[in-house]
Amino acid sequence: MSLFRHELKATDGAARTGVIHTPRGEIRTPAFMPVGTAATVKALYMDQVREAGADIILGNTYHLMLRPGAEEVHALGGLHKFANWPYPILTDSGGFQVMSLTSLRKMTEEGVTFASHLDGSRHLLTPERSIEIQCLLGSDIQMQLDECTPFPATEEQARVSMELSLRWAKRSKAAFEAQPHRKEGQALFGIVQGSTYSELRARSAAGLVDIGFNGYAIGGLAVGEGQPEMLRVLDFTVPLLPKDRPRYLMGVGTPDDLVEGVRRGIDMFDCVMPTRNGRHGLAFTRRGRVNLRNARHAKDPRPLDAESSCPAARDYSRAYLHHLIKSGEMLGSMLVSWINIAYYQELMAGMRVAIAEGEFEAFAARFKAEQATGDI
Ligand code: PRF
Repeated sequence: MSLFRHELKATDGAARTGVIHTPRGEIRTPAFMPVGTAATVKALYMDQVREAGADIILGNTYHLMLRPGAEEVHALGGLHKFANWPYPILTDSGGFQVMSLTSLRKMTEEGVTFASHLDGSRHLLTPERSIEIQCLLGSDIQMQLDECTPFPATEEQARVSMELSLRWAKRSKAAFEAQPHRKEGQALFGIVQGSTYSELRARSAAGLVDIGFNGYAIGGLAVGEGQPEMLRVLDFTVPLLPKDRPRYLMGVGTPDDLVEGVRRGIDMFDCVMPTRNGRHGLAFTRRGRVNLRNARHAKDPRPLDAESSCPAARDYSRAYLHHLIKSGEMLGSMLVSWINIAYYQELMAGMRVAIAEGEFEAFAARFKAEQATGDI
């Protein structure tokens, strides 16, 4: 049997729960992958990330190729050993980060040329080099190089961009199969593009399925179109993807986005939101968002959520968290990031159980009602 295998356990409407088996362990789906861009989930120890319930984290080709370098990580035993995370890692291919982080860049058929945001040095990232880097890092799930079409885009712009991503998908697959550093059980995912156009999404999905990938991601969303439009695109895109392969919605999202994505059949998510917002004092809780910078917390002795699985949400007062964040103390960033990652994992675990029990709609309704009660 294949070392990388997606086992579906139950469905409830379009929502699914299952397990992705990999040589480095199981990924329970639907899964949220904490973002570990620079070989660290910012402000958290790997033990906390694991303890919170994460089965897999995300790493970034773009950041790691620039610092410390892919060959350097490889020489140190690979990304898992380097970061002390022995469980599955998915790496993004780099194109999206080039577009969001660099100013001087040029997209050609060959790949993307850019100036490093660290020191201005020039680099060329091709589909082949991206796969080589991801293999040197040793990631378990690798992503094809793609172009995330900016929003808004005319249908013509979106078509040209999607077709480039499709040609890069083919080159990525060929490079992956030819990679000397590749190990059995490593997986490659294709990325559906096509902006908000159903016909383009359909052609993208069909082209990728034709090439054949271990899983399929939906890219080009959560780029400014807003949630209703994103969900409309998911409504016609998810049914185009093979039922027996993982489906990954890239760079999404808020807790509500996760519930709506799972409702439509998404299995995997990643987002900087819980960690980035956590560092700035914005907590995600069962009862919605709490901005700990707000003065109303200054004298509040209550914990953020006494029923949370996370010690940081139970054992510290809101007044203390407010004080740490206001003072710019590192511990404030650490505690709120921990609370957020734990909440995201708790939410995914709740959805997995609800789907298995055929109670997903009731779970979603309760989730929305609880979020709406606000910070009480
Ligand atoms: N492509 C890749 N990574 C991504 C995206 C994409 O479209 C997005 C869009 N939300 C986030 N991360 N390769």
